[in-house]
Amino acid sequence: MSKHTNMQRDVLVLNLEEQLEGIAEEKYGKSLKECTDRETYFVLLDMTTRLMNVAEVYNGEKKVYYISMEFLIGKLLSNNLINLRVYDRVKAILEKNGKDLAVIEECEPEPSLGNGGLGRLAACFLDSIATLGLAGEGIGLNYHFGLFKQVFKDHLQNAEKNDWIEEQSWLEKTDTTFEVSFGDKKVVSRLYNMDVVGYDTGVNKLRLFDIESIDESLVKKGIDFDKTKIDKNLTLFLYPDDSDEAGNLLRIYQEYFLVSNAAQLILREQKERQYDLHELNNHAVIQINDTHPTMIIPELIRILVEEKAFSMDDAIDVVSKTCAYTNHTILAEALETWPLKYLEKVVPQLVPYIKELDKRVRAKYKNPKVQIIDKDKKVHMAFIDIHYGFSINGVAAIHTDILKDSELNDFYKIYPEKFNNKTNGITFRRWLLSCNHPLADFLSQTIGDGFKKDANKLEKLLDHINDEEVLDQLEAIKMGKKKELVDYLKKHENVEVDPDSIFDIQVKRLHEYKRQQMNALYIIHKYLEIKGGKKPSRPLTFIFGAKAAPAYVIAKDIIHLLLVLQEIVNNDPDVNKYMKVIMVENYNVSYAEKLIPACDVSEQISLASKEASGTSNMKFMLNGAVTLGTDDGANVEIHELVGDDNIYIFGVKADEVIEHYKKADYVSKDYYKKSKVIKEAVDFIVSKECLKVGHKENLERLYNELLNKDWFMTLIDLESYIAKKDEIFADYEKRDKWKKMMLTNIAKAGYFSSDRTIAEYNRDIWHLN
Ligand code: CR1
Repeated sequence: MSKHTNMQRDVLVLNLEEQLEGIAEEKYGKSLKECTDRETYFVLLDMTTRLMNVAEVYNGEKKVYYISMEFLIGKLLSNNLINLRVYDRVKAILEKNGKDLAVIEECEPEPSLGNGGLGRLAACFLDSIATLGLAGEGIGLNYHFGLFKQVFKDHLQNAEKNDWIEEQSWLEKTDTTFEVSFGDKKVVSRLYNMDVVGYDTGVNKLRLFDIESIDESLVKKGIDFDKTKIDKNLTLFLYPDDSDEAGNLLRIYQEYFLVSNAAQLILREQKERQYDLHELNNHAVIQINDTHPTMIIPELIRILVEEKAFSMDDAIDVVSKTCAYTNHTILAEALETWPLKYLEKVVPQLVPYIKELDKRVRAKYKNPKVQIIDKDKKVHMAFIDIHYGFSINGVAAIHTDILKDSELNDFYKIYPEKFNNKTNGITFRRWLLSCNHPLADFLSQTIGDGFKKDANKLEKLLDHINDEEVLDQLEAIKMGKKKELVDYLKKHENVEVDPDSIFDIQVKRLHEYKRQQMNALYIIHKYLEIKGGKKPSRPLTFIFGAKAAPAYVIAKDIIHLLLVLQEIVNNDPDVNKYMKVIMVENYNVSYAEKLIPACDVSEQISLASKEASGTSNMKFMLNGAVTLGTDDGANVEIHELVGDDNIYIFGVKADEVIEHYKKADYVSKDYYKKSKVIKEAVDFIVSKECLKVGHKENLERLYNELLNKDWFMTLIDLESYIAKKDEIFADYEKRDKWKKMMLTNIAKAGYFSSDRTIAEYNRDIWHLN
């Protein structure tokens, strides 16, 4: 940090209270004490912004641009205060004035600029890039209504807009505007900046582009709007319903809008710093977050050729040395392939370049499976990244192995040197220091502060594995967090939960491969057992949080089933003393911050091979939950770190699953017929009890899906899941063993700090100094 900014910061921090009073007076003509909670929030926002304005701005010879359609940043107040190292001071000043910072935090609206893990990862990465003192920025879009807000009506998911942008917010409007041309129209963009402050370091920027001509009034009811008016709707929503052609086209418009702005921003910066564009790769590295921003490659090549007098060879060469790609999934649906005719409509200027890239591949490789444009005239976006980027990484060890050995094996054979693994991570600032103050404070007292900057220091906790006082403290902290959650659930979901029950939590996007339906079948099984007189030794609380893509019918049916089960179980006097089911409404980052610290059992039950990494598994572990999971994604690495005794692994392995798909020999009905337990649970979906509460159409569709298709093999693992889950619940009673498992999980979580992940990206891919 430079001396100058350092001093300014010190002055501000020293006079924090005067500053806050000054801002309150200036803004509202009141003292801090007299401000309402909302006013206090805005006072704090101003104060925080001032502090960030005097923090060091990173400027290196080389910079990373993390381009992503999603940045699921969550609320920022508390996190920024923590990273600026003033959280405790501010909290104390507020207390003196009769205010509770936790209450003030609730006044902040949560932006929903991401779907799930991929977007949240991008946010964690920005935090770590800044914390490690690297020059880097995020480039994304400023969606006005973000991802939809989930509302339950009649046991069904409804989607509404999330109107999160307020007059005063963390967004800073800049003077930067660019022109973006599509085939048939032009729009003018506007850049908004958000400061990303590192932990005890300087700031970077998140750049969010918007259009000037946006028209929010286009959205009348729910999330429906006229999808054809690009100049008015372009940045209204994230991931609009893509089940029809207009939705697909809009998505491509958004993607090109993102990359066109990114390219202009990056090239402008190179010019300002008088860098030679032939050396672009020495000054910029572009990390392409999944295939969504892939068009940055042909777009940069196009600009260099058409506007900077590059030869095609030179342009392709330097862009290829600048761009790196991260793959986040092997699900076919998420590996974008756009019909060439869509691209011809939206971005005709790129099509000749995409064809040129395709032609060069075709000339070199005969294998039809590596061609960019396939025989059906579809453009495989990932293949552009792989052929014309210098690095491709998966997000957990097993995921990268699957990419190399099966999904992308044809490419791995051509470019073995490009493939590398970067196991995901999470920022401990948000997922420990901010969401679990009691645990963070206790850890500081017990093992010192070092873990805050070097997460591996958490291992010191293992020295206390036989220290009963420490174990009891961990248990007490967990209980405190469970009680907080109980109060919150009472208020927000109107359900009573027993804090002494076991909190079993599955929170993540709703998808069949994540198998929330398998968890639902366990709940049915338990319900029937209790009805039959077999009671669990301790009450069980099953908590879910998940949004389903509005066009994903079966996912919405699974939500329906969960809500129906919630109604049946919680209202059945024979059962509700022993178990409860809660599907929380509108699960988002803020909700995660309340649920995760209170969790006992972390559900990570995806069909092996399908969850690229998962990141909630890491957050849960860090907060002292024990994982119940399959050998999938980062669970595999958690398993290796904590050992067999501190995790509960079940189910078929990834290679077995891959074999089943290859041979197409999985028949769900065979499992149904063979097992009484499975049959009973599945049949219950269409039982009198369920049909009385729920809708025949949804329940029957789900029932038929499980019986006749079950593409993600729910039934293959159901019995071993039931057995493992019963085992983990029984072990919960062995309190000494359980507390040691909690401690071990926390102690071993250091590896999953996104600081480690980012250090690896930098070491192997970015090479910033
Ligand atoms: C994966 O499903 C992973 C995150 C972040 C998701 C999840 O397992 O943890 O990415 N992928 O890497 C995704 O959203 C579109 O793909």
